[in-house]
Amino acid sequence: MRHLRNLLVGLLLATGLVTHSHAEDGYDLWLRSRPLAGTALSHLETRLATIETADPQGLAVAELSRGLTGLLGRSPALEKGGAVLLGLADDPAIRALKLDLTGLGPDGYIIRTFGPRTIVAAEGRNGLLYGAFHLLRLARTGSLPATLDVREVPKIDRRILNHWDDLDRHVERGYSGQSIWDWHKLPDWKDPRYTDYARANASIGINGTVLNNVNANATILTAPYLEKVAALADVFRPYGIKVYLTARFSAPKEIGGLPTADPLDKDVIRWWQAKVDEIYTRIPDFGGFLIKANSEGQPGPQDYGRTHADGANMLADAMAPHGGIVMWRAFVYSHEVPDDRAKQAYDEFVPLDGKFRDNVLVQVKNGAIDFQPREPFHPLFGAMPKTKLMMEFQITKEYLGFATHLAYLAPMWKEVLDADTYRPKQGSTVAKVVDGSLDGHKLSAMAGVANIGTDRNWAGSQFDQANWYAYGRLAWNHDLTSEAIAREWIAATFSPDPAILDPILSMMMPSHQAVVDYMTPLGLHHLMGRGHHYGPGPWVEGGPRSDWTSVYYHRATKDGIGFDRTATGSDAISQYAKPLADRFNKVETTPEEFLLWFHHVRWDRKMPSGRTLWAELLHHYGRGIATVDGMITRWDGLKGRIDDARHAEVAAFLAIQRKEAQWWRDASVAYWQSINGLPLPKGEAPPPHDAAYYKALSFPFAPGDGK
Ligand code: BDP
Repeated sequence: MRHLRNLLVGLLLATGLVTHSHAEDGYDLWLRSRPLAGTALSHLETRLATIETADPQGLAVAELSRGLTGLLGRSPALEKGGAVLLGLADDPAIRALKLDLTGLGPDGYIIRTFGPRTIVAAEGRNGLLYGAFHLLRLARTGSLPATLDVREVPKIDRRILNHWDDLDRHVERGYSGQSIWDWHKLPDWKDPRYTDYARANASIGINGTVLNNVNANATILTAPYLEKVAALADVFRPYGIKVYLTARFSAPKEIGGLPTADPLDKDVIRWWQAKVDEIYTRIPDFGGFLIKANSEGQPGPQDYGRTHADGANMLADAMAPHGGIVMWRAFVYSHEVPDDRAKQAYDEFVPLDGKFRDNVLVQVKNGAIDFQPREPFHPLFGAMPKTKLMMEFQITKEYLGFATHLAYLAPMWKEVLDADTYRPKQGSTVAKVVDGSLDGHKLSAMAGVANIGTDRNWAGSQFDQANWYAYGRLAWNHDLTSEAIAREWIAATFSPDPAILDPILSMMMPSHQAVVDYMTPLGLHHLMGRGHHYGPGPWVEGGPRSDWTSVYYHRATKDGIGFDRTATGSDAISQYAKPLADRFNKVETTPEEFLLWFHHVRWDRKMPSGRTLWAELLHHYGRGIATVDGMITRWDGLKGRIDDARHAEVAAFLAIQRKEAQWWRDASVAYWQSINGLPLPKGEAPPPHDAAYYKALSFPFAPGDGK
């Protein structure tokens, strides 16, 4: 019976009628390899079915074989003169080809067609592995061209994930289950998932991971935990991934028994040196520290009257002999400072430009507030030319609908990377600041707050995998377009068939704007529920800090709405270069998507569309919801063409998104009306409840809350 079934499946596979043989749940990510059939299979049979390598035990060939096995339905043969030649610069077979491999560095590679053969060559092992994954991507996505002439060198050196994972496996702002780090069973039990994690990351060029939350627990720096960290580092090392840790600034007090953590205190300095030495004894290629200091209640150098530079440099000096780095976050603001929160990081850090050691990078969030659905780029980019600034993006969707809303984030990240800082002159994009090319910095880095957890689909939803993927691809090459990345991801994750790929692409591309439209249109920001950040909360006021309320940001009155950050208001716009500041200073020249970020505008102001601001807001809410409707229709149309389990999960999540988009619109409209008393524009449906109803809803167990 089983034999008969296998025979049947085999026949169907051969005819291309079946492309998968077991239920899919998304665990395979974009590394999914399903047997090809027909011409796609024969194409691969001639191009990639045999491999020559001088290092048959190497990881690059192992990964290439593994991926190809899935596609070919059998293992490719390793043989001299094979169709693929995979090798390092000093392999005789590669040397004989006299390829120009200079400047590839540790991560770069080339892929080139030589007659009937495909050559993958690199200077270093990491480069070779990345090259193997590149070739596989082409094979898997049905885009292997007749001739290849690829030369890839990453634009950013350190392409890092930041896990906001606690030692008890809670993930701050995590919506995909628990932390994948099973600290209790480490170091003895190394979950095979750690290897799959490393493979997935290496396949998109990620080469570093910060294992623990920025709101750190000093226990991670104790000997038993360092042993666990070392075990993870051992798993990741072959994949070119370094581990980093968030270090709690007060650790010398908490686990070192010292009375102070003053960065200029001799005992403190000695304690950190010894701690860093200990780490390197266990993990010789340890990447370095990430630090959140004097931010949201975390300890830091200012507790002792010292500066951020004092703190960062003390740790950097301990790291320097070992080649480690310090990533010091610029996410600082204080409710005790009366000034606009958006201005505070700039005011704090710009005077420190030039004061940081060479192995310090200042890690700056994409915008000046906090990963809002849309923010103008952070004015620190371009304002600290003597300092290495690294980008921090948030992959997890804390402010964009958690795991259930489909929001493809590459367009948002590209918007920031492509933004022109005009410092010192036009064309000085944020991307050029971050990759170091603008100011000639040798070391560059990017961080993405991970969305990874124990869910089978890793990221909380099938489509959130695309954000992990896109982050890695953009950190490697920020010139890639969001659409090109989406195409790759869809082809690998679902299918390269245009009948499947095109509808999915048309769901993803407008999805970020849709979320902005139904949550925080026209430059509104920070309107989410208190604490857990789930759902709308424009009414949030009072509590411990005014800069954690919504009313602080929207400033809605009977007459108008928005935060005046012009010269007549908080003057945050003066932190941008003059051409931008001039543009942002006037309502007429401010891009509409940032209007209420920079201006307090009358409800009845006429917008370029001819609508009043009030009507325009409603129009945006409606547009966002309509986009979700369109996504649902497209996805419904794919039923039967996508494996059932993944299709059903996405369909259910889209229904949640639709419901919550409506909730955002209705709750926001009801609340704005309770303030402006305006009637609804013609054709707009009244919210089914009043503002008090929405305000009373409570979600005590919403996931991901900070502790
Ligand atoms: C905010 C999060 C908070 C983080 C903080 C940070 O709500 O949980 O600790 O950012 O980045 O977005 O430090």
